[in-house]
Amino acid sequence: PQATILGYPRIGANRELKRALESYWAGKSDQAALETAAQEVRQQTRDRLAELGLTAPSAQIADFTYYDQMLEVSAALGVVPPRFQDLLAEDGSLDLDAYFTLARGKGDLAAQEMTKWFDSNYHYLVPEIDENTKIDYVGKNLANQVREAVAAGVTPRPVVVGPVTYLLLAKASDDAKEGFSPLDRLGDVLHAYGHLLMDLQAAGAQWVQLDEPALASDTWEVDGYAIAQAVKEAYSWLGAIVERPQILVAGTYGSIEEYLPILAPTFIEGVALDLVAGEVPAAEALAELGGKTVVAGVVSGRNIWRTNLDVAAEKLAQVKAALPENTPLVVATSTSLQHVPHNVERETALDEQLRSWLAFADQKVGEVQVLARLLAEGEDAVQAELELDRRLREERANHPGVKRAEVRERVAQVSDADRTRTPYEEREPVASAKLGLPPLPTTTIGSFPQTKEIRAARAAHRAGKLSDADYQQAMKDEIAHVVKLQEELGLDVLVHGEAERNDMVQYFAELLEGFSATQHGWVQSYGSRCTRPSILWGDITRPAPMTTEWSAYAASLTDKPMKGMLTGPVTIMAWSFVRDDEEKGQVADQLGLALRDEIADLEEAGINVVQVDEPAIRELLPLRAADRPAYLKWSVDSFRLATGGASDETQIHTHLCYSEFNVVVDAIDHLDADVTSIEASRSRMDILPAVAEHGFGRQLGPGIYDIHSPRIPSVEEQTTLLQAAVDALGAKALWVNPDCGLKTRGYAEVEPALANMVAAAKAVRETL
Ligand code: THG
Ligand code: ZN
Repeated sequence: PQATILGYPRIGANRELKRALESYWAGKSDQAALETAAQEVRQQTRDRLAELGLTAPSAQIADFTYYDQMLEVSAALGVVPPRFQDLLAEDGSLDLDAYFTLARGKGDLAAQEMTKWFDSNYHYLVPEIDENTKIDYVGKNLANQVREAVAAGVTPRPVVVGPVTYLLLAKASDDAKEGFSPLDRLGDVLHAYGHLLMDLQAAGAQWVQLDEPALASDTWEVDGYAIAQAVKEAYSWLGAIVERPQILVAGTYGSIEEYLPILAPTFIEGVALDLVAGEVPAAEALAELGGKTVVAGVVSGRNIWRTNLDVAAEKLAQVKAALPENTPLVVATSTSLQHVPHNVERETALDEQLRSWLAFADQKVGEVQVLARLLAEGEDAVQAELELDRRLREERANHPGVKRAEVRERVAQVSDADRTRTPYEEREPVASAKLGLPPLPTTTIGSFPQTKEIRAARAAHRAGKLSDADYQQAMKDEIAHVVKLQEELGLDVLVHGEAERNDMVQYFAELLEGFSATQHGWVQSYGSRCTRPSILWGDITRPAPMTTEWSAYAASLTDKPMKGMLTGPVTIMAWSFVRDDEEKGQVADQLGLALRDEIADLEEAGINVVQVDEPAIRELLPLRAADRPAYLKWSVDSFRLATGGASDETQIHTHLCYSEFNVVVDAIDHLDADVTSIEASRSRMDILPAVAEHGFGRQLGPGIYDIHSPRIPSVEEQTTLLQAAVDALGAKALWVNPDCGLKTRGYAEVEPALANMVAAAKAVRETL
């Protein structure tokens, strides 16, 4: 084809697959119904892509999955952790229920770990591999998808995570020998991929796309030489297979320029380049690709902005000039479109002008074709599209909300002093005198269960069936309930529970100027779960306080300290669609100033503890080490701008969802929060020795209650974890709290678990 996409949203235009999955899991429908729904989603996708013009052979993809693209490979290869062996069928394959057990766990069988997919808000399931893992081609899902499409008249290009990325993203199972690395199993994995490729060929595929995003990242424990060797071995070996579709190796999420000299001499037929996250490779590197198909990803799969066609055309011209004659050049998206919603035309409630600047998946399918036409026939053939694009870009640049002088002025006036509080040693006694807390103070991370009743009230309010006043009252009743519960449980620093928040980012986006919300803009976060990111399109202002009324009301109900709850600048950006026309540091500082004003208002309302959550600070860390210092500068700076105006009497907390040692230590050092709470119970506190050795100057709340599991941890269990923390770090600067927010849990678990947590704190306090 001349134009293609590397993948498409899989959950269905109306989240049909989500509904079918959740209904099946709840036992409300059978497997046949789920399979029918899945087939309908695939048919819907094929019809839609054809309607949008992707009709050439291999222009469409086959990338359906019931849950996750990494799990899809595990199922194809029969790769399961040792604890799941009994789930395998005779031939080593997994049936649908076994597949879902790997994803979601069952009874005592813990699900596979879930973690972030590169620098996105998508989560994949981490394969667990050791020396004894059976690896074979046993799962025919993908070949069956190809057969289904061919029968429906479409020759698709199946999409699979490539073997090197699959193994780099895997972890050694608990049974693995010391020093084992999943990459040690490359030979077996290649053997299985070989059989997969043969089956795809038999099913009628002319091309297969092997995604290798790991090659665009510097995140691996394996050294660069070993990765280069693995790439060489993988593609020499797969390239040498005779009966297979043509192989397209897709380097997504960044540049894979350093691997082009390794891929060039192999027999693979195509290479896809991400020219949005990565630069156009040097002409010499491109020249070596002569004879292969080069797929130029010039339309972003990551954002929702119209492509700047002039910039894309310039990149295409550069690539074309560097490629030898007779080297086919195809226009494509930079990554799968799984990170963007379906169709902006459905967003009829959006401001019309803003909508005209946007491109969701379906619009991007149009863009790759316009650019393909430009490449084939010259600029004249697409003059109208180019002119429209230039006009819209100019309108966007001149829109009064996009650049607001007063906001720019305020950011320009920010000094280092604004980002600097009184030294911790001096302010800490002031805040602790004010708070008067016991040793090992207890608190929670902020949210309490979002009950059916809360959701129903919000839905009724949104639908106009519940008045503003009645909605406010319902939320206040919920807050009163949460405050009373915490007093009864004996917690020391209370929270209001966040009943009024749909999502910790969306809530703030709806109250700040510069954001717009979508109606149908769902994107998959993991499995059946989706988020609806807001669009951050303009300069940020805060027309009114956002949280003070709720927090002040909660504070009025108790004599205990009430913690105000805010979401930090980086996390707001990570979980929104951020403007592409401005430096990230500028956007982060604008958000930092809005939060700084909110903290001042909270202080005014008598709130002396404020938590600024940054769970996504790790997620946005650039994949390339060279880009990290700049990121760490602006991200940390924005947090310090948000919190730097707090008085010495105010205690600033932060919460991170990752327990990696470096992230925690860097955060404690640089964010300058007084208290940092982190996830620790799942890892049984194993980062503590490293934190102790590094030395930590401020206060730490390593979670002792794992909220990701419905299990209720006992007093003994939590006491053991807390004692381990006290042994490692001493009691002086430790807090006692769960791992994370409680909003996804039910009260039946939360009440006893928190009671046990408080009992554990009391037990350990007595030993001090
Ligand atoms: N908010 C946002 N992104 C996130 C999180 C969040 N990313 C990471 C982390 N938390 C885990 N992700 C999710 C994403 C979605 C859901 C739960 C955890 C979820 N979504 C509902 C669903 O799909 O049914 C829809 C929620 C809604 O109605 O708004 O449960 O906290 N932005
Ligand atoms: Zn968390």
